Amino acid sequence: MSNKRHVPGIHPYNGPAGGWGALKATAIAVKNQMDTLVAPKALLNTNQPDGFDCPGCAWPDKDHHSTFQFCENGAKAVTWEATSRRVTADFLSKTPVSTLLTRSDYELEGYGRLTQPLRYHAATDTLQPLSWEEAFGIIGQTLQRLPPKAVEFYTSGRTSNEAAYLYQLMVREYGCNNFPDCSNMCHEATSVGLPQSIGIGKGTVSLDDFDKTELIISIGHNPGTNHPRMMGTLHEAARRNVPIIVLNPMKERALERFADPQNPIEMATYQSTDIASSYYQVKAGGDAAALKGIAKAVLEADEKSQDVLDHQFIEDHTLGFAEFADDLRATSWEAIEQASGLPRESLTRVAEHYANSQATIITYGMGITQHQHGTENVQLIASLLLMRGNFGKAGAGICPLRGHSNVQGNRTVGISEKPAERFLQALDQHFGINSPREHGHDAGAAMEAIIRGESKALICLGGNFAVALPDPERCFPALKELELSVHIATKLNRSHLLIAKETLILPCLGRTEIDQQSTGKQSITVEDSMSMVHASAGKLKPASPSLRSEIAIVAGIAQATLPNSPIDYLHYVEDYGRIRDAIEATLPGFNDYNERIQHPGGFRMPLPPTQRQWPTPSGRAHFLVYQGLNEDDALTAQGALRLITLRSHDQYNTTLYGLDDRYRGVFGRRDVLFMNPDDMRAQGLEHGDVVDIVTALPDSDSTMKNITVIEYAIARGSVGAYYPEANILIPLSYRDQQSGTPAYKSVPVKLLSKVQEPA
Ligand SMILES: Nc1nc2c(c(=O)[nH]1)N[C@H]1C(S)=C(S)[C@@H](COP(=O)(O)OP(=O)(O)OC[C@H]3O[C@@H](n4cnc5c(=O)[nH]c(N)nc54)[C@H](O)[C@@H]3O)O[C@H]1N2
Ligand SMILES: Nc1nc2c(c(=O)[nH]1)N[C@H]1C(S)=C(S)[C@@H](COP(=O)(O)OP(=O)(O)OC[C@H]3O[C@@H](n4cnc5c(=O)[nH]c(N)nc54)[C@H](O)[C@@H]3O)O[C@H]1N2
Ligand SMILES: [Mo]
Repeated sequence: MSNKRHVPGIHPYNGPAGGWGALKATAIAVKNQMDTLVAPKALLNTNQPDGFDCPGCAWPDKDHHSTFQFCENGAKAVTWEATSRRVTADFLSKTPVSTLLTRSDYELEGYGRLTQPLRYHAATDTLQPLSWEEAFGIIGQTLQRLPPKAVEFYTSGRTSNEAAYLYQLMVREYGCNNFPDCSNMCHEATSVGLPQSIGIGKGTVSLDDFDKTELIISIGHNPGTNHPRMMGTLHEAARRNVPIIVLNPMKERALERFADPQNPIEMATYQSTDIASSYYQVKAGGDAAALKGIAKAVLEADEKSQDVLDHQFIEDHTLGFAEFADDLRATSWEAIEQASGLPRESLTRVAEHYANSQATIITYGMGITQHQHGTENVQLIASLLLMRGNFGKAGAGICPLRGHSNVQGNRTVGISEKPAERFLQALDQHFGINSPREHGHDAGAAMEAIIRGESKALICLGGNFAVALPDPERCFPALKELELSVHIATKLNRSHLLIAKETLILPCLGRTEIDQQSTGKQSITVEDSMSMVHASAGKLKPASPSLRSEIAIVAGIAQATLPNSPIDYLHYVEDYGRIRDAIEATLPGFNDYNERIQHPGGFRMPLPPTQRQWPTPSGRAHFLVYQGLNEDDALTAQGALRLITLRSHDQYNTTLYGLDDRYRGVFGRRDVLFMNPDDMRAQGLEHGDVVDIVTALPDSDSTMKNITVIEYAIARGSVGAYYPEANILIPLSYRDQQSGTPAYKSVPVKLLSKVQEPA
């Protein structure tokens, strides 16, 4: 890497993650976005017992009443919502939609908070204010005219339990189960895969388990950026000498070393703590092979000594072990090494650590789920844990890192295109409605139905549906053909600007803001990654007096759409405790809901596997066989690279807080491709060369132009680029076969060099 050419905006970052750099970045975020008088109030109320839940991530808080836990990216999420900038009617009247569409995603949200309900006017090509009643009237009339199955109801996972529940109730009374959801692009592989393995589609560990664990295996997630409060937990474990084994194609600084801003000595002495005890750079898409390799080594060790597997647990609690073991024996080390990119010795070393640990936690994120075989990846993690009885004992279990701060809660309270019959019966009985039984659309199926012209309207409760999904070249034009497009949102984004025949934008309160209804100030509830349900109450003055809560907006739409409903939706808006009572009456696990959220930290949803109870049809946990090792071996053999599309440090999904990715050494730009130096040499490329990236799939040749390749510590054969820009390279049909999760993390691509070869 010597004599490397200078590339603007690319400088290696040599410090640890966290530390003073994180404090400085927080100060800048606050200064850029917020009134300095409001900022302390906002930040000091984050994750406090009577404050609001951080909208940044779904990692739990210890007891939820600790002192203020510093977190750079949590602070960015809070200041971004509590910004003092506003989108005004005056600005919109002077800025046609065609002009707004030329702005970047960063600029669009950067205009600040939406302040009034808006409707698109074709004559002037502008968004103009209208009253809430007019907006609800238009939506109600259109929905009454359309067949319910032709309407898609999207949810993004920031929505509260209460808003999500009222929304699903309205949609089911209206007559469909079309619930595309951000979770379909995220942890659907977990929601579909884990119930088959252990009977429930959620993680099984608590923070206490991290205090007691003897080994953490961290696969395919980047907590320094995306789950920053998890860094405190990993830091503590590392300082107790708990081995932390990382499997990730990219070197991520926070997984290498971290200075905890909560630790005064580390801060004062500029020291940091090594996080990973071993770091294995698995190939993108090579996790199934790596996991099978570890499991095979465990099996081989047990065949010698008979004491590595938990034979009693396997016998008492599981089915399918013999078939699983046969498949491992039939899989050659050579194939495993080839598909994972990791040598047998490394995988055997992981197996040795695993065999020596009496309590192991495996954590994972999008690097596992967003693949064509994401569901099988998740199931292999569960099977590996089952081999040594790592469920239902202290310090052990599976830990999927959820995305949005309430995505798990949304699913619990009924956002599902394939609802359980039990739940529909409870709804019908409690509310006197007839819920439809026919399954509806998930996110991918919803977009396909829109593209085919079968779905005619889209209602979005938050999010940036079109930009988050793959394949904008097909999705964007299709959305413009809709009869109605409605967005309940805090900030302007590109999905709002894909103008349909009728387009409405409805501005809502964020989680940081006071929600005043006729019976008083309201709180909402959320469920974190560890199934803890707790209350959240905003503390700041709303960004505009015209904002309504998501719950009030859903109720307004319901009332206008279902005038003869037996349900008095507005009654629920007066007091959100009434929605919680209805949740309690129709869903298991919410007994004494209103009472139990009074306790700091709230309560935990039932997790039978933590008691070694398996709610599968057989009543046992299942070892599941996946005979494959990798996706598209044939394409990789033809020289395609695998593209990972990922988040920068200054990003929240499609929201960009800034243009830096500090820990990966990228500043002020996003048009880069992370590449292994050996792969660059093999392709005749140099650090700083410009290429076009082309999708190497049989039915797609999308191109992303003018991307600068930069040397990075990434596995050979894998390259990385930022989401959402790189979504252009991913066909909508390129999804996990079982769960429908888009395979955002292993897209076969080729590079077309733009440098002239010397003659
Ligand atoms: N600040 C911030 N916080 C967030 C978000 C955000 O955008 N910004 N998003 C939220 C949401 S919705 C989600 S889902 C989570 C996402 O959190 P993560 O799961 O951390 O998501 P990504 O940034 O996509 O990163 C995935 C990691 O997986 C690795 N990886 C990629 N491909 C593979 C592979 O094939 N195998 C393995 N083993 N690893 C791989 C990448 O190198 C990267 O380190 O974070 C949530 N929190
Ligand atoms: N290539 C690629 N694509 C991906 C991914 C990837 O890793 N790679 N990750 C996928 C994942 S994991 C996810 S979860 C999806 C994310 O998909 P989404 O959840 O749809 O997207 P976000 O970017 O989180 O949505 C941002 C918008 O939400 C609105 N918003 C913010 N706060 C609130 C609120 O409190 N209430 C309401 N009503 N609206 C609010 C704002 O208007 C903002 O513009 O993207 C997916 N797409
Ligand atoms: Mo996500």
